Amino acid sequence: MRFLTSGESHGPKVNAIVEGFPSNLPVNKERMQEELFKRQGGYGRGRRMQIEKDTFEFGSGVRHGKTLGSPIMMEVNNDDFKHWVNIMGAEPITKEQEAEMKRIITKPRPGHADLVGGMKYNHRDLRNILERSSARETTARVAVGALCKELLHALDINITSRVTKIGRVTDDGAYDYAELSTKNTESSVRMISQEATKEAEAAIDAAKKAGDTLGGVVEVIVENPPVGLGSHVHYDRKLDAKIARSIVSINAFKGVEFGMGFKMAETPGSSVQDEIKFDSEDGFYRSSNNLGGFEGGMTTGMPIVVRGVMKPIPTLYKPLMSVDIETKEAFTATIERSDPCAVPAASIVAEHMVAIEVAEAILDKFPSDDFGDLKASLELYNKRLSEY
Ligand code: EPS
Repeated sequence: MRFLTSGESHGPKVNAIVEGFPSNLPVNKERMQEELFKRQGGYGRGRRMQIEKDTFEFGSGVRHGKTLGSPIMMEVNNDDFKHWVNIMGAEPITKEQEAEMKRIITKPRPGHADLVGGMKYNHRDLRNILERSSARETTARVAVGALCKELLHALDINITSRVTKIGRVTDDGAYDYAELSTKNTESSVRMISQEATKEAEAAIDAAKKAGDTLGGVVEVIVENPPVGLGSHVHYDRKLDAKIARSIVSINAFKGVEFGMGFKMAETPGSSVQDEIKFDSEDGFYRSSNNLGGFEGGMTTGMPIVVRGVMKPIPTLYKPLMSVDIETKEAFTATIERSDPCAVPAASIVAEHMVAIEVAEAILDKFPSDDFGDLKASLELYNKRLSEY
C-alpha cells in the first residue's frame, strides 16, 4: 500500500490517493467522516476551523460501500479558498497584479519552513512554501488513516489516542483502553482527568493572551495488534522505526518514544525488559509493557504505545525577529493566522499515522487482492502461532 497527498492550505482542495488497498473491505463513510471532524476540534484551535467543514468525498475506488481494489481517491474542499481565489488561483498573473496582491511574504517565521523552503525552491514569495508546509495537509493524512482504521476495525484491532501534556500540564496516568477511548472524547484537550483539562485550557488561554503558543505530548495506543508485524531482519523493515518516522513527519513533531520511553535511560535493565509468561488459553504474553509492544522491531502482541512531542507552533502573534529576504533588514516575522495550541488535533493526526503504518504492515505480511483472503491468511497465521 502507498499513498500520496496533495493540496495547499488556501488552495481549492486537499486530496489523498491510496493504492494497493484490497477489494471487498466494507467502509463506513460516516465513521471515517467523524475522524476528520475530530481533527478539527480541540481547545486552542484558531478561527480557520470555524470556516472549514472537512467533509470528504470518495472520488474513486469505493462502490456501494466496499473497496474495489482500485486506487482510492478522497478529497476535501477548502471552504476558505473562496476568499483566496485571486491569491491562490492557478491562472497566470501580470507583474502589476502581483504588486497589488499585497499578500507577498518576505519575512520568514523562525521555526517554520519559510526561509529554507524559499531558498531551496527559489521562491521570493514565501507563501509558495507555507501554503504546502501548513498543517492543513494533515486533513488528507487523516482521511487515509481513517480508511486504514476501517481495515483494522474489520480485523478487531483498536486504536485510540490522548494528550498527556500541554505546556506544563501533565496527565499521563495509566488507564485501560475502554476508559481511555471514551474519556478522551469528553475532554476539550483529549486528556483524561477533568482537573488537568481545566488547567490545560487555562494554560492555552494564557499563551493566547501573551501572543504565544504551546506544545505538548500525544500518546497513541493500538490494542490487539497481531504478533510479528515488522521484522528484525533489516533496518527498514522494523515497524517501530517506521512508526517513529511517521510521527516525526507530522508538522511540528520533534521526538518519539515507545512504552517507558526516555525513562529507560535511568532505569536498570531488569526493570525495563518485559518478562515472558505463558498460559494455555492466551499463549505467550508479557507481564508488563515497558517496551511499548515491540521487540526486535516486531509487534509482540502487547498494545503498541507510542508518544510524540510537538513543539509549540512557530507562527506567533507576538513574532520573533527575522530578516526580510528582499531588504536584508531585521524585522519581526510576518504574522499569520495561527492556532495557539494544536496538540489535541495533532493527537488525532498521530493516531491516524500509526493506523496507516499498522495497516501497511498487515498488507505487507498478508499480501492479498481481496480482503476475505487477507482475513483468512491472518486467521491461519494466528492458528499457527497459537500452536507454537
Ligand atoms: C496553519 C495555520 C492556520 C491553521 C492551519 C494550519 O490556518 P490559517 O492560516 O488558514 O488560519 O488553522 O490548520 C489548518 C488549516 C488545519 O486544517 O489544520 C499553519 O500555518 O500551518
